[in-house]
Amino acid sequence: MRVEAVELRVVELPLRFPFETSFGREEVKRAVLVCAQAEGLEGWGEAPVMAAPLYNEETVETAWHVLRDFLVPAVLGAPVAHPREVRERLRFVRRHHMAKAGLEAAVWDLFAQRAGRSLRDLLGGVRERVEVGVSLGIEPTVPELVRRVEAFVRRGYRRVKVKIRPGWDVDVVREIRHQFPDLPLQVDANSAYALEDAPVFETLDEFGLLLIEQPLGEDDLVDHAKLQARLRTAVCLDESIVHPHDARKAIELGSCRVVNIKPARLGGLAAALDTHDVCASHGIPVWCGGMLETGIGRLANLALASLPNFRLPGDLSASDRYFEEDLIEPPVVLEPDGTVRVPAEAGIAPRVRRDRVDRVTVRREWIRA
Ligand code: OSB
Ligand code: MG
Repeated sequence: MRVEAVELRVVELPLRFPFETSFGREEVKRAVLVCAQAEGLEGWGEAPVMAAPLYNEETVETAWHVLRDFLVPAVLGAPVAHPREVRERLRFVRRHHMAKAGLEAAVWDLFAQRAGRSLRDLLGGVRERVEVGVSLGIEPTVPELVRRVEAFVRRGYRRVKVKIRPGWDVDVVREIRHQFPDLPLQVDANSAYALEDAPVFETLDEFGLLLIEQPLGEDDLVDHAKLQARLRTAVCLDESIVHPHDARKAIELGSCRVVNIKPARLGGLAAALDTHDVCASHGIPVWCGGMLETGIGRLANLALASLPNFRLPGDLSASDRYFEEDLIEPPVVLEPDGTVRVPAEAGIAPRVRRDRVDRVTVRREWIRA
């Protein structure tokens, strides 16, 4: 297959609920969408970048620049026998993983459609439904967060993750635990602490959390290992794992006992598959994280999360947790048993609602060979 043309777009969708983490607050979901054309088909991918370089170093502007000027030209017109080759072809560009993931996903979608197979099958997924949870941001007060937890538990979410940061941690978890003694609960610090804060985590260790996500610096596998050695609760790495070999090193060092896999952070689905396999070979469970993706990115993440070593519920909530109106039809819905159905249809594009994409597009450009 040869990709004949690519359309890049920046989209902006209002989030139903502002999302606050230790690094900042988002009220609008932005992304760079990639639509690749080949053989009369369209493939869609999402680079779920934010406006500011707070989660990782990328932004909407860097993704746009790197896609338009480097990544897309490297793929246009070149023969691609399998979507895994896209990663090799893009390797000459250092980092810029979210930008790469958006383009690679569009090519996976093209291949799925051409083969008449689901992305799940192409990736080697085995489940028809995946267990999902909900990730809740920092709220102005603890009672407000407790009300949000309650609302999502009532809707059927069976696992809740709450964001923590210094000053919004132990009291928050204690109160949620008090109200929901049996709720599968986990926390995410997005790198907001240092090893000197270990006593905070030793206190959190008493609340039977599923895991503690990315407590320390993204570049600090060594201190994560020291922290993990002091805790019964599993440390889970998100920001620190940007390459499959990071997972191997983190596991060897004892920096974590669980890994969060996000194709966007790792540079695409191929890197996510390799990370899944590295973790599986070491007996380390993984789960699928999210970046508040639109349905376009979410459908690909759902397909990935159907692989066997995804053994914990994903941050893969239903469309209505994020948006009044998602970019796909039908939207992602939560089943009564707290799962989400993994799409069995061939590719993502048939579900993309172009009219809605057009309405939220703030910038677009065609790139041709
Ligand atoms: O750290 O997992 C994170 C959203 C944006 C940036 C980073 C993170 C998140 C989430 C949201 O936790 C997960 C979701 O998409 O529901
Ligand atoms: Mg995280």
